[in-house]
This record gives sequence, C-alpha cells and structure tokens, in this order.
Amino acid sequence: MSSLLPCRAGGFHFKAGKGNPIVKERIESIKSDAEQLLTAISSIEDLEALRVRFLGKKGELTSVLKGLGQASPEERPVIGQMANEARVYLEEKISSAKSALEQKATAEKLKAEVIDVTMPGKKHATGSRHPLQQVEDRLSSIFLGLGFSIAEGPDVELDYYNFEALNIPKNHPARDTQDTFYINDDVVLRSQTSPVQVRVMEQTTPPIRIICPGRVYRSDAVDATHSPVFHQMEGLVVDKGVTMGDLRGTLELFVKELYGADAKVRFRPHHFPFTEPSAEMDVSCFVCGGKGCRVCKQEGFIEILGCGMVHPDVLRRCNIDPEVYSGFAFGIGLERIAMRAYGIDDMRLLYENDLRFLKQF
Ligand code: 2U9
Repeated sequence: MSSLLPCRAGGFHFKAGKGNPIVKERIESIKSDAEQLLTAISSIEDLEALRVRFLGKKGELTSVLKGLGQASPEERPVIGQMANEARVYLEEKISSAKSALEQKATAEKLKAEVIDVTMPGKKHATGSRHPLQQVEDRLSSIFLGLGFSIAEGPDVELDYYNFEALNIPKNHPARDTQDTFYINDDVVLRSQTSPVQVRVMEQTTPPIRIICPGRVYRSDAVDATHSPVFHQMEGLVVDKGVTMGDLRGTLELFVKELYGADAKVRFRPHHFPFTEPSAEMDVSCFVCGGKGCRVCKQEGFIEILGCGMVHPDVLRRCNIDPEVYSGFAFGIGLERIAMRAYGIDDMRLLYENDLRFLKQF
C-alpha cells in the first residue's frame, strides 16, 4: 500500500508501488465535500468560489492530478481516470446548480418586476397652447394659405426702424401714442412690428408678401384693456400695381376665413403716419350678425384692424421706387382678437399664467 499524503498547496505525494486506496478515498472525500457544500450554496458568487476551490488550477481535485507523476505507471491511469470522472461529475453538479440559481434569480427578478395591469394608470397632464398662441397660429395659417410668408425681427430696435423710417420723426405726435421704453436715444423696445417690414423691404426686391407676428411694447399702465407688452400681427404686400382693391379683397378673404362666409367688412377712413390712405376695418358683429347688441355696443360692427397703402416716403426710404411699386399694410392686435373670440373681459388674465384660466382653452 502506498501512503498518499494530501498536500493542498503542491499536490499529492505518491509513494510508489503500493496501490491507490488512499487516493481513491481522497477523491471520494473531495467529491462528497463538494457535494455537501453545494447543497448550502445560494449565490452564483459562492458557487464560483466552490468551483475554484475544487476544480480550479490550484483546486483540491486538480492537486490530485498534479501528483500523478509520482504514482507508479500502473497506478497512473487508474487514478487519472477516477480523478477525471470525479471532475466531470462535479462539473455537471456545479453546472446544474448554476442553472438552478440562475433560474431562481430570474424568477425572483420577474416577481419583483411584475406589473399589475389592474392598477390605476398615472394620468399625464397634457398642456395646451396659450390662447394668444392659438390666435397667432390661426391667423398665420390663414395668411400662409393666401401666399404670405412669416418674417421676424428683433424686439430691441433702432429708433430709426421703429419710428423714423415709418414717417414718425422725433417731434411727431405719434411718438406719444406709441411711447415705448428707451434703452438709449437711439435704441427702443419696438412699439409695433413694422420695423421688421422695413428691414425686409430694405433687403428685398418686390414682390413682398409677409406677415410679422410678435411682441411689442408701449409705455402704458396696466388695466383691463392695456398692457406694456402685447402682441401684434402686421402684414405687408408690395408689388407692381398693388391697389386698395387688393387690400380690401385680401382682408375680406381673411375675415371670412376667420369668422365665416357670412362675415361682412366695413372700412372707415383713418390716419396712420406710415400709410396713405389709411383705414380701420370693422367686421360684422359675430354675436348679432350686424343687427346691434351689447357686444358691438349697438353698432352691428366691431373694429378688427388698421390698414392702408404704404406711404410713398416709407417705400422710398427702403430703396423701393414708389413710381414702380405700391403696397398695402395692415396691423392686428392679437389680444383683442383673442379676448373677443374667447369672451375674455380682462387682458391681464392672458399674462398671469393661472392654470385655472389656461386650462379652459
Ligand atoms: C410698413 C408700412 C406700413 C402697419 C399698420 C396698422 C395700420 C394698425 C394697429 C393694430 C392694432 C396697432 O396693435 S395695434 O394697436 N396697427 O392699425 N398697422 S397699418 O403698417 C405698416 C407697416 C410697415 C413698412
């Protein structure tokens, strides 16, 4: 009988020529140790540690194989076969334990992540466009349909573009009605979107067909019908042979699209420094249809916009020859349209961002 001394670090030492029952015993005990430990393993990490301990490079079973060199030639194949059978046996056990642990982990994960489809859903609050934006979008879409493009420009403007170019020199009375906020003597917050049109005219050879929506500023105290910041949409058409008839036809089409085919328009003479002739356009009251009621103050008509033929001096200043070209322009206050459309009686509601108000649109 050979004495076989277990040596975990360096392998087994065989004593030649005495058979192998001790090695066999050792292999059996490694197997049963591993099997017993396997029953208590509950994580993949522990399982891997166990595999390394028994089957790894320096593992207990591997050390038996390492010691084979010292066994006698007759013992070697027998011990080798036993050790290999033990290795295959343990590998299978570890592999099926691994599958079981993985299945258990997946089952636990699925259980933890289970979705109860009967739970009430989370309500996602959907926003809505601000009433002023709705009005701007509606008007834009009508004018886009009539062949206009949208032009935009700076809110902070040169005095020249906001006033001088539009026939409003420093001493003009319109400087009072359009009093705005001055950054310095030459720079203002625009009191109308007309400077956008001036800039476009300076840079474009007609035909021009644009609308200019945007924020404008005036030095007005806040009340139910005034605000230092409000919104306009102005429009401009310049081409050869543009007449007051084109102005009327275009704006009538716009009004019928906005208020319905039955809407009628009426023009009253007016004065603007930048247009000549100028007019204000009324639309038949959308409540009484023109008979007269409280909304239209028994007038039958409601003022909706200002308009006129672009003043020849304004064209000239933008290097457009008034002998060759003519144009019409108009200006609409968006707040007024929105307030009428939605029955809003106080302008301040449009700026307070109170959700109780905004949710209604
Ligand atoms: C250029 C030439 C002419 C734009 C115009 C109006 C008439 C008008 C008001 C509507 C309500 C201002 O917001 S409001 O108070 N606007 O009545 N605006 S004609 O005329 C122009 C614009 C640009 C180059």
